[in-house]
Amino acid sequence: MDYEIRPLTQGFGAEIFGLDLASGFSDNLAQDLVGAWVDAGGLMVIHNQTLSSEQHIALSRHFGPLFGDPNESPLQDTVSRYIHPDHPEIYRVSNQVSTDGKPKGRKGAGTYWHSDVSFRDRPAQASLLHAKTIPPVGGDTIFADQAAAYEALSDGMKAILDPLYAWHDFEVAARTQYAKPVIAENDMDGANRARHPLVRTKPENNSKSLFVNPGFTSHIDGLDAAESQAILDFLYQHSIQPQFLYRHRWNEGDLLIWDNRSLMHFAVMDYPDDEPRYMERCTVIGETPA
Ligand SMILES: O=C(O)CCC(=O)C(=O)O
Repeated sequence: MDYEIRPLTQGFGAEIFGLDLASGFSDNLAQDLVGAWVDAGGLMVIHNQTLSSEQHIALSRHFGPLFGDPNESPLQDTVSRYIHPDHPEIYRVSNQVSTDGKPKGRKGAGTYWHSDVSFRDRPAQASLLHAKTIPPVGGDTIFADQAAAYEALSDGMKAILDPLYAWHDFEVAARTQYAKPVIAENDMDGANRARHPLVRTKPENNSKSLFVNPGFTSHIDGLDAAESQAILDFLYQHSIQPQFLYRHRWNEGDLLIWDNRSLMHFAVMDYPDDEPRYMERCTVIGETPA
């Protein structure tokens, strides 16, 4: 299958035109796309796709095991009502409600800077989000390159940050971003709390990225609360400067693949409730951060 890859951002993204994955794809093509995604720096937009759930899952598995796969962990209980009824590997994001009154997906998902599932010992590597219905305007998603943000720090600051670890806890988002009745008991247990290096290294190319996010990071290990907050506040301000950002304006059919190890993202909820937005996401389980 012939396709064209164009750079999308300075250093961390590419976009692909001319692919029709719904007509079928070989293992070789899927592996080439994984390679292109790594080479691009962790963000890839594949335009004009009409993938079935099965195809979306099959493509995603080329990136690694999925949350919800048989024998793999599910996402946290809070989002279980938004998982696709027939496909536990698919998490749904939507402002729509079915005729039976059940939400078609999580409304307002990710409307804060975060890295998917960073509160697990093995957080998300790739997330593959497929836009099925989007509002005419709005509902963009913004990405922030945490490898470039790390690189831009002084050697002195890198030396301070390199040995540090931070705690990530689903409770941070649950208490600040989610309506209380949605919180399930299991969301607060140890499975949704993890300690990770504040600077992590991608095994494929040894590139280093900042790995803290306002959505889920609770504190830096071993520092008192004021010290931890001062460093985190500095990093959050530093890491979302315009030169590190890409803002994606969605088209229906876009398949976005991002690397949670080196990118934070933020879903902008600036569209009215009566303009439907429906997306499906497969989430790849990554390695233990190091
Ligand atoms: O709806 C979006 O654009 C992104 C939602 C989100 O943050 C996620 O799927 O992790």
